[in-house]
Amino acid sequence: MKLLHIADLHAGKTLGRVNRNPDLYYALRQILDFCRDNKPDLILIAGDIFDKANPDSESKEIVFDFFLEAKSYKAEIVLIAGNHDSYDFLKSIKKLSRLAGVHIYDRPDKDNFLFMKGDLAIACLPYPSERVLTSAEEKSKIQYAEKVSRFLNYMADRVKEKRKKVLLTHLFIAGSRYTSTEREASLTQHYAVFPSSLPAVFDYVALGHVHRYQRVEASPTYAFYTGTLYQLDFSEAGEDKFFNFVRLEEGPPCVEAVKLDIKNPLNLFKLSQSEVLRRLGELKNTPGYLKLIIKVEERETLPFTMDRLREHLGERLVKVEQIEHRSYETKNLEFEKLTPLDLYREYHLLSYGKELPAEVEKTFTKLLEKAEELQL
Ligand SMILES: [Mn+2]
Repeated sequence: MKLLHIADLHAGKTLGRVNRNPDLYYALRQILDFCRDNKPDLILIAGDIFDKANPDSESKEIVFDFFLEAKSYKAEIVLIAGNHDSYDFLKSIKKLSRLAGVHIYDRPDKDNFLFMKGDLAIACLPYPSERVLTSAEEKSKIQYAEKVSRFLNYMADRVKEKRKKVLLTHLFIAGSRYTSTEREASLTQHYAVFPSSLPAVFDYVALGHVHRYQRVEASPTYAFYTGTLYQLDFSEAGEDKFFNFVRLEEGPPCVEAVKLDIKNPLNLFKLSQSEVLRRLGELKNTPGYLKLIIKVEERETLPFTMDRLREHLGERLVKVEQIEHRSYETKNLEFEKLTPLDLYREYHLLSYGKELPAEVEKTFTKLLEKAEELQL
């Protein structure tokens, strides 16, 4: 049995004003060409198909066309919801997608999690939002990780007699290396699941949620995040992108990471104001999209610098951040070591390019004291 594991398509993603669907399309094109040549039996999509709960028409067209072309190469698709997907939207396209050989698991469901193909069992756990797990469980006080772990064991127990077993899920596994693009709140330790919770009974675990390609080394089985299919935002600048081609045979699975070509690489430059102008030619010749962090030397001439940049880089200049000379050196401070006031000062400097005004600082300190009193 040959499987293709992908995740985190984020169809409909924008970066500033830039539409990233051409980047997604370019990646999906490579995946379809791979399907044509290598004939996988199944494509597993581990969540975050769409970037928004209500996807726009263009994004739907790209995804649905992908479904149909995959079907023409005899690859069935098993797909689960990620935290960016709407459970209800995926439910609304579930029956129609079945006609295209796409099997959608829109929300965690103890009675409907199993997909069978020949002697291969695929246990599907879409992103378990706390809300859903709480209603599915009697004792709502148990920690999230424990609830997820129980769900995983429940599924493992039901498939253990099958010859080959795969788990398809969208979760944050504690200790995974992530970038800043996975939605912050779901990455706090509260929502983390321990790698040891992934049941050893599964031959392969197809994960989605973390955007960087990696094997979860601490898991008792072969568990992989394949990450995004293109560099989603500047925190992923310079990263290579992959999908997994997995052959389930006798013994351990054969896992091959297939590298994707990137249509528009993201580039991050930290330069001083004078360097920006000196290196304009180099910036102009850098392919893809650019983000500049400019160390401001002369505020008066900054509009001129910005005009030159826009003139030469146009739409490819997606983001500009200005920082004052002083904060340039302190930018990489370990944020945990800063007091709330220092953090707020840093935030203000980065966001507005100037020092925190005295009266705002006063108000902030007052509110902070109040909050500490109330132990918020
Ligand atoms: Mn994602």
